[in-house]
Amino acid sequence: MTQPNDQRSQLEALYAEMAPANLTPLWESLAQLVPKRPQSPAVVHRWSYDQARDYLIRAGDLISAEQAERRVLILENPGLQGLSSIVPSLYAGLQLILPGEIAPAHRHTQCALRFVLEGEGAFTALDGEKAIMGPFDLVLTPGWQWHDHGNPSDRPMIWLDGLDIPTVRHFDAGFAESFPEKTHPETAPPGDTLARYGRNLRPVRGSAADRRPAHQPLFHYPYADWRPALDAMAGAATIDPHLGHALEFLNPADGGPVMPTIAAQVRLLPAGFETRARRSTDGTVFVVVEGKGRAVVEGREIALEPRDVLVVPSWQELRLGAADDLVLFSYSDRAAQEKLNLYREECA
Ligand code: 1HN
Repeated sequence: MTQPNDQRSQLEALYAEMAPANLTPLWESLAQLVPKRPQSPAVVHRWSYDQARDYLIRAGDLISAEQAERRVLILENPGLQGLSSIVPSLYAGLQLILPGEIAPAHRHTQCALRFVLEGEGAFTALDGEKAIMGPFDLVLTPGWQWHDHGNPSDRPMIWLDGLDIPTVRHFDAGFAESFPEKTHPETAPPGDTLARYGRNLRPVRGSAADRRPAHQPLFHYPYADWRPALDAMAGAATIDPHLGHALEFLNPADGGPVMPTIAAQVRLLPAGFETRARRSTDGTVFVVVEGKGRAVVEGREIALEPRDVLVVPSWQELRLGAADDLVLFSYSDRAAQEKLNLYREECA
Protein backbone atom coordinates (compact mmCIF):
# COMPACT_ATOMS: atom_id res chain seq x y z
CA MET A 1 0.00 0.00 0.00
CA THR A 2 1.29 3.46 -0.88
CA GLN A 3 1.99 5.65 2.18
CA PRO A 4 -0.37 8.66 2.47
CA ASN A 5 2.44 11.18 2.01
CA ASP A 6 3.75 9.25 -0.90
CA GLN A 7 0.31 8.97 -2.41
CA ARG A 8 -0.29 12.74 -2.11
CA SER A 9 2.99 13.67 -3.72
CA GLN A 10 2.56 11.12 -6.50
CA LEU A 11 -1.00 12.30 -7.16
CA GLU A 12 0.13 15.94 -7.23
CA ALA A 13 2.83 14.99 -9.71
CA LEU A 14 0.27 13.18 -11.84
CA TYR A 15 -2.11 16.20 -11.78
CA ALA A 16 0.74 18.47 -12.84
CA GLU A 17 1.60 16.16 -15.72
CA MET A 18 -1.97 15.84 -16.98
CA ALA A 19 -2.86 19.54 -16.61
CA PRO A 20 -1.41 20.48 -20.04
CA ALA A 21 -3.67 17.79 -21.52
CA ASN A 22 -6.67 19.55 -19.94
CA LEU A 23 -7.51 16.70 -17.61
CA THR A 24 -8.35 17.08 -13.92
CA PRO A 25 -9.27 14.55 -11.23
CA LEU A 26 -12.92 14.51 -10.22
CA TRP A 27 -12.19 13.08 -6.78
CA GLU A 28 -10.55 16.34 -5.69
CA SER A 29 -13.69 18.41 -6.40
CA LEU A 30 -16.62 16.00 -6.16
CA ALA A 31 -18.03 17.43 -2.92
CA GLN A 32 -18.04 20.96 -4.36
CA LEU A 33 -19.50 19.87 -7.68
CA VAL A 34 -22.33 17.94 -6.07
CA PRO A 35 -23.01 19.80 -2.80
CA LYS A 36 -25.36 18.32 -0.23
CA ARG A 37 -27.34 21.53 -0.41
CA PRO A 38 -27.01 24.79 -2.35
CA GLN A 39 -24.03 26.86 -1.24
CA SER A 40 -24.52 30.03 -3.19
CA PRO A 41 -21.53 32.22 -3.95
CA ALA A 42 -24.06 35.08 -3.86
CA VAL A 43 -24.58 36.90 -0.57
CA VAL A 44 -27.54 38.68 0.96
CA HIS A 45 -27.44 42.39 0.17
CA ARG A 46 -29.64 45.47 0.26
CA TRP A 47 -29.26 48.50 -1.99
CA SER A 48 -30.64 51.73 -0.60
CA TYR A 49 -32.74 53.38 -3.29
CA ASP A 50 -31.73 56.89 -2.26
CA GLN A 51 -28.03 56.13 -2.55
CA ALA A 52 -28.31 54.34 -5.90
CA ARG A 53 -30.60 57.08 -7.23
CA ASP A 54 -28.02 59.78 -6.47
CA TYR A 55 -25.35 57.98 -8.51
CA LEU A 56 -27.80 57.30 -11.33
CA ILE A 57 -28.84 60.97 -11.53
CA ARG A 58 -25.16 61.96 -11.60
CA ALA A 59 -24.61 59.53 -14.47
CA GLY A 60 -27.55 61.25 -16.16
CA ASP A 61 -25.54 64.49 -16.26
CA LEU A 62 -22.63 62.74 -17.93
CA ILE A 63 -24.08 60.38 -20.52
CA SER A 64 -27.32 60.36 -22.53
CA ALA A 65 -29.62 57.35 -22.76
CA GLU A 66 -28.93 57.23 -26.48
CA GLN A 67 -25.16 57.29 -26.10
CA ALA A 68 -25.29 54.65 -23.36
CA GLU A 69 -27.92 52.68 -25.34
CA ARG A 70 -29.32 51.89 -21.88
CA ARG A 71 -28.33 54.14 -18.95
CA VAL A 72 -28.24 51.57 -16.19
CA LEU A 73 -26.39 50.98 -12.94
CA ILE A 74 -25.98 47.24 -12.45
CA LEU A 75 -26.86 45.88 -9.01
CA GLU A 76 -23.97 43.46 -8.74
CA ASN A 77 -23.99 40.94 -5.94
CA PRO A 78 -20.89 41.47 -3.73
CA GLY A 79 -20.25 37.71 -3.94
CA LEU A 80 -20.38 37.71 -7.76
CA GLN A 81 -17.98 40.51 -8.66
CA GLY A 82 -17.34 40.99 -12.34
CA LEU A 83 -20.28 38.79 -13.33
CA SER A 84 -22.99 41.47 -13.65
CA SER A 85 -25.26 39.17 -11.68
CA ILE A 86 -27.46 39.67 -8.63
CA VAL A 87 -27.86 35.91 -8.19
CA PRO A 88 -25.94 33.42 -10.33
CA SER A 89 -28.78 33.13 -12.87
CA LEU A 90 -30.15 36.68 -12.96
CA TYR A 91 -29.22 40.29 -13.57
CA ALA A 92 -30.66 43.44 -12.01
CA GLY A 93 -30.10 47.10 -12.83
CA LEU A 94 -31.58 50.53 -12.22
CA GLN A 95 -32.36 52.38 -15.43
CA LEU A 96 -32.83 56.14 -15.80
CA ILE A 97 -34.55 57.81 -18.71
CA LEU A 98 -34.72 61.60 -18.64
CA PRO A 99 -37.41 63.81 -20.16
CA GLY A 100 -37.17 63.84 -23.95
CA GLU A 101 -34.79 60.89 -24.15
CA ILE A 102 -35.05 57.76 -26.26
CA ALA A 103 -33.37 54.43 -25.50
CA PRO A 104 -33.10 53.02 -29.03
CA ALA A 105 -34.90 49.92 -30.33
CA HIS A 106 -33.16 46.58 -30.15
CA ARG A 107 -33.97 42.96 -29.43
CA HIS A 108 -32.14 40.08 -27.80
CA THR A 109 -32.75 36.51 -26.73
CA GLN A 110 -32.54 37.51 -23.04
CA CYS A 111 -35.90 38.26 -21.49
CA ALA A 112 -36.47 41.27 -19.29
CA LEU A 113 -38.90 42.74 -16.84
CA ARG A 114 -39.18 46.36 -15.75
CA PHE A 115 -40.57 47.37 -12.38
CA VAL A 116 -41.14 51.12 -12.19
CA LEU A 117 -39.80 52.91 -9.11
CA GLU A 118 -40.20 56.56 -9.97
CA GLY A 119 -41.82 58.77 -12.60
CA GLU A 120 -44.96 58.68 -14.68
CA GLY A 121 -45.66 58.77 -18.39
CA ALA A 122 -42.50 57.29 -19.90
CA PHE A 123 -43.04 54.20 -22.02
CA THR A 124 -41.61 50.91 -23.11
CA ALA A 125 -42.64 50.11 -26.67
CA LEU A 126 -42.80 46.40 -27.42
CA ASP A 127 -42.94 45.49 -31.10
CA GLY A 128 -44.12 49.07 -31.62
CA GLU A 129 -46.85 49.18 -28.96
CA LYS A 130 -46.28 51.55 -26.05
CA ALA A 131 -46.96 50.60 -22.48
CA ILE A 132 -47.31 53.96 -20.72
CA MET A 133 -45.73 53.35 -17.36
CA GLY A 134 -46.47 54.55 -13.84
CA PRO A 135 -45.00 53.74 -10.41
CA PHE A 136 -44.91 50.02 -9.57
CA ASP A 137 -46.17 48.86 -12.96
CA LEU A 138 -44.62 45.63 -14.21
CA VAL A 139 -43.70 45.62 -17.90
CA LEU A 140 -42.20 42.67 -19.77
CA THR A 141 -39.94 42.54 -22.77
CA PRO A 142 -39.93 38.84 -23.63
CA GLY A 143 -37.03 37.39 -25.59
CA TRP A 144 -36.49 38.49 -29.20
CA GLN A 145 -39.18 41.17 -29.22
CA TRP A 146 -38.19 44.67 -30.40
CA HIS A 147 -38.21 47.22 -27.62
CA ASP A 148 -37.38 50.86 -27.13
CA HIS A 149 -38.05 53.28 -24.30
CA GLY A 150 -38.98 56.93 -24.37
CA ASN A 151 -39.82 59.63 -21.86
CA PRO A 152 -42.18 62.31 -23.14
CA SER A 153 -42.98 63.40 -19.56
CA ASP A 154 -41.27 66.27 -17.77
CA ARG A 155 -39.75 64.18 -14.99
CA PRO A 156 -37.06 61.49 -14.81
CA MET A 157 -38.24 57.91 -14.81
CA ILE A 158 -36.36 55.15 -12.99
CA TRP A 159 -37.15 51.47 -13.06
CA LEU A 160 -35.59 48.20 -12.00
CA ASP A 161 -34.56 45.94 -14.89
CA GLY A 162 -34.56 42.19 -14.24
CA LEU A 163 -33.07 40.00 -16.95
CA ASP A 164 -31.97 36.39 -17.37
CA ILE A 165 -28.60 37.48 -18.81
CA PRO A 166 -26.46 35.04 -16.77
CA THR A 167 -28.78 32.15 -17.64
CA VAL A 168 -28.55 32.88 -21.35
CA ARG A 169 -24.79 33.31 -20.99
CA HIS A 170 -24.68 29.93 -19.24
CA PHE A 171 -26.39 28.32 -22.25
CA ASP A 172 -24.23 30.29 -24.73
CA ALA A 173 -27.43 31.25 -26.48
CA GLY A 174 -27.22 35.05 -26.68
CA PHE A 175 -28.16 36.90 -29.87
CA ALA A 176 -28.92 40.60 -30.26
CA GLU A 177 -29.81 43.03 -33.05
CA SER A 178 -30.26 46.78 -33.33
CA PHE A 179 -33.32 48.08 -35.12
CA PRO A 180 -32.33 50.15 -38.19
CA GLU A 181 -34.17 53.20 -36.78
CA LYS A 182 -34.15 54.71 -33.27
CA THR A 183 -37.68 53.60 -32.57
CA HIS A 184 -39.87 50.83 -33.89
CA PRO A 185 -42.82 52.15 -35.96
CA GLU A 186 -46.03 52.23 -33.95
CA THR A 187 -48.07 49.08 -34.63
CA ALA A 188 -50.97 49.54 -32.18
CA PRO A 189 -52.26 52.23 -29.80
CA PRO A 190 -51.15 52.15 -26.14
CA GLY A 191 -53.21 49.71 -24.11
CA ASP A 192 -54.25 47.63 -27.12
CA THR A 193 -52.70 44.40 -25.82
CA LEU A 194 -53.98 44.89 -22.28
CA ALA A 195 -57.51 45.31 -23.66
CA ARG A 196 -57.30 42.27 -25.93
CA TYR A 197 -55.34 39.83 -23.76
CA GLY A 198 -55.34 41.19 -20.21
CA ARG A 199 -58.91 40.55 -19.11
CA ASN A 200 -59.13 36.76 -19.16
CA LEU A 201 -60.12 37.03 -22.81
CA ARG A 202 -58.15 36.80 -26.00
CA PRO A 203 -58.87 37.38 -29.66
CA VAL A 204 -60.01 34.16 -31.29
CA ARG A 205 -56.85 32.27 -32.24
CA GLY A 206 -55.73 32.99 -35.74
CA SER A 207 -58.28 35.79 -36.24
CA ALA A 208 -57.27 39.16 -37.67
CA ALA A 209 -57.28 40.65 -34.13
CA ASP A 210 -54.86 38.02 -32.77
CA ARG A 211 -51.78 40.16 -33.16
CA ARG A 212 -49.44 39.17 -30.34
CA PRO A 213 -47.16 36.10 -30.15
CA ALA A 214 -49.29 33.18 -28.91
CA HIS A 215 -46.83 32.12 -26.20
CA GLN A 216 -46.26 35.59 -24.74
CA PRO A 217 -49.08 38.00 -25.52
CA LEU A 218 -49.36 40.22 -22.42
CA PHE A 219 -46.62 42.64 -21.38
CA HIS A 220 -48.12 45.22 -19.03
CA TYR A 221 -49.33 44.50 -15.49
CA PRO A 222 -50.33 47.90 -14.08
CA TYR A 223 -50.10 48.73 -10.39
CA ALA A 224 -53.71 49.90 -10.66
CA ASP A 225 -54.68 46.25 -11.33
CA TRP A 226 -52.44 44.27 -9.00
CA ARG A 227 -52.55 46.50 -5.92
CA PRO A 228 -56.35 46.30 -5.35
CA ALA A 229 -56.13 42.53 -5.88
CA LEU A 230 -53.72 42.28 -2.95
CA ASP A 231 -55.97 44.42 -0.76
CA ALA A 232 -59.02 42.35 -1.60
CA MET A 233 -57.07 39.24 -0.72
CA ALA A 234 -55.91 40.72 2.57
CA GLY A 235 -59.51 41.56 3.41
CA ALA A 236 -60.80 38.04 2.86
CA ALA A 237 -58.13 35.34 2.68
CA THR A 238 -56.37 33.40 5.39
CA ILE A 239 -52.83 34.66 5.51
CA ASP A 240 -50.07 32.24 4.55
CA PRO A 241 -47.71 32.00 7.54
CA HIS A 242 -44.59 31.80 5.34
CA LEU A 243 -45.49 34.25 2.58
CA GLY A 244 -48.10 36.71 3.80
CA HIS A 245 -50.73 37.50 1.16
CA ALA A 246 -48.92 36.61 -2.06
CA LEU A 247 -49.94 36.73 -5.72
CA GLU A 248 -47.98 35.59 -8.76
CA PHE A 249 -48.12 37.43 -12.09
CA LEU A 250 -49.28 35.03 -14.80
CA ASN A 251 -48.74 34.56 -18.48
CA PRO A 252 -52.32 34.24 -19.77
CA ALA A 253 -51.13 31.99 -22.61
CA ASP A 254 -50.51 29.06 -20.29
CA GLY A 255 -51.29 30.15 -16.71
CA GLY A 256 -47.59 29.81 -15.89
CA PRO A 257 -44.95 32.32 -14.79
CA VAL A 258 -44.60 35.57 -16.73
CA MET A 259 -41.57 34.44 -18.74
CA PRO A 260 -39.84 31.12 -19.46
CA THR A 261 -37.01 31.77 -17.00
CA ILE A 262 -38.42 34.39 -14.61
CA ALA A 263 -41.33 34.31 -12.18
CA ALA A 264 -42.63 37.46 -10.46
CA GLN A 265 -44.82 38.02 -7.42
CA VAL A 266 -46.22 40.67 -5.16
CA ARG A 267 -47.08 40.24 -1.54
CA LEU A 268 -48.63 42.16 1.34
CA LEU A 269 -47.64 41.69 4.96
CA PRO A 270 -50.05 43.50 7.28
CA ALA A 271 -48.54 45.77 9.95
CA GLY A 272 -47.07 43.71 12.77
CA PHE A 273 -47.05 40.45 10.78
CA GLU A 274 -43.92 38.28 10.87
CA THR A 275 -43.50 35.41 8.45
CA ARG A 276 -42.25 32.06 9.61
CA ALA A 277 -38.85 30.98 8.35
CA ARG A 278 -38.65 29.64 4.81
CA ARG A 279 -35.93 28.83 2.33
CA SER A 280 -36.14 28.08 -1.37
CA THR A 281 -33.76 27.26 -4.19
CA ASP A 282 -34.68 30.37 -6.14
CA GLY A 283 -32.45 33.23 -5.05
CA THR A 284 -34.88 36.15 -5.04
CA VAL A 285 -34.75 39.88 -5.72
CA PHE A 286 -37.21 41.89 -3.63
CA VAL A 287 -38.30 45.49 -4.12
CA VAL A 288 -40.08 47.38 -1.34
CA VAL A 289 -43.17 49.02 -2.80
CA GLU A 290 -44.72 50.43 0.36
CA GLY A 291 -44.10 50.37 4.08
CA LYS A 292 -41.19 49.61 6.30
CA GLY A 293 -40.07 46.39 7.82
CA ARG A 294 -37.19 44.03 8.13
CA ALA A 295 -35.79 40.90 6.61
CA VAL A 296 -33.95 38.39 8.78
CA VAL A 297 -31.72 36.25 6.58
CA GLU A 298 -29.89 33.40 8.34
CA GLY A 299 -30.26 35.42 11.54
CA ARG A 300 -28.94 38.67 10.08
CA GLU A 301 -31.37 41.57 10.26
CA ILE A 302 -31.78 44.02 7.41
CA ALA A 303 -34.01 47.09 7.55
CA LEU A 304 -36.32 47.66 4.59
CA GLU A 305 -37.50 51.04 3.33
CA PRO A 306 -39.60 52.01 0.34
CA ARG A 307 -37.94 51.28 -3.03
CA ASP A 308 -34.96 49.47 -1.50
CA VAL A 309 -33.80 46.36 -3.34
CA LEU A 310 -32.92 43.21 -1.37
CA VAL A 311 -31.40 40.02 -2.72
CA VAL A 312 -31.72 36.74 -0.81
CA PRO A 313 -29.58 33.93 -2.29
CA SER A 314 -30.69 30.34 -2.80
CA TRP A 315 -31.40 28.28 0.30
CA GLN A 316 -30.82 31.04 2.82
CA GLU A 317 -33.45 31.14 5.53
CA LEU A 318 -35.67 34.19 5.28
CA ARG A 319 -38.14 35.76 7.69
CA LEU A 320 -39.90 39.00 6.86
CA GLY A 321 -41.47 41.37 9.34
CA ALA A 322 -43.78 44.31 8.63
CA ALA A 323 -43.57 47.49 10.74
CA ASP A 324 -46.42 49.00 8.75
CA ASP A 325 -48.34 47.36 5.91
CA LEU A 326 -45.44 46.09 3.82
CA VAL A 327 -45.87 45.53 0.08
CA LEU A 328 -43.09 43.74 -1.81
CA PHE A 329 -42.48 42.90 -5.44
CA SER A 330 -40.11 40.03 -6.19
CA TYR A 331 -38.68 38.06 -9.08
CA SER A 332 -36.58 34.93 -9.31
CA ASP A 333 -35.54 32.13 -11.64
CA ARG A 334 -38.21 29.81 -10.23
CA ALA A 335 -39.79 29.54 -13.69
CA ALA A 336 -36.61 27.99 -15.09
CA GLN A 337 -36.00 25.80 -12.04
CA GLU A 338 -39.47 24.29 -12.15
CA LYS A 339 -39.02 23.35 -15.80
CA LEU A 340 -35.75 21.64 -14.87
CA ASN A 341 -37.31 19.88 -11.84
CA LEU A 342 -34.86 21.66 -9.56
CA TYR A 343 -37.12 23.88 -7.48
CA ARG A 344 -37.41 23.07 -3.77
CA GLU A 345 -38.53 24.91 -0.68
CA GLU A 346 -38.50 24.21 3.01
CA CYS A 347 -40.86 25.84 5.47
CA ALA A 348 -40.23 25.90 9.20
C1 1HN B 1 -31.72 45.91 -22.13
O1 1HN B 1 -32.17 45.63 -23.35
C2 1HN B 1 -32.36 46.85 -21.36
O2 1HN B 1 -34.03 47.24 -22.99
C3 1HN B 1 -31.92 47.12 -20.09
O3 1HN B 1 -33.98 48.51 -21.29
C4 1HN B 1 -30.83 46.48 -19.57
C5 1HN B 1 -29.01 44.95 -19.85
C6 1HN B 1 -28.31 44.07 -20.63
C7 1HN B 1 -28.75 43.75 -21.90
C8 1HN B 1 -29.88 44.34 -22.40
C9 1HN B 1 -33.54 47.58 -21.93
C10 1HN B 1 -30.14 45.57 -20.35
C11 1HN B 1 -30.58 45.26 -21.63
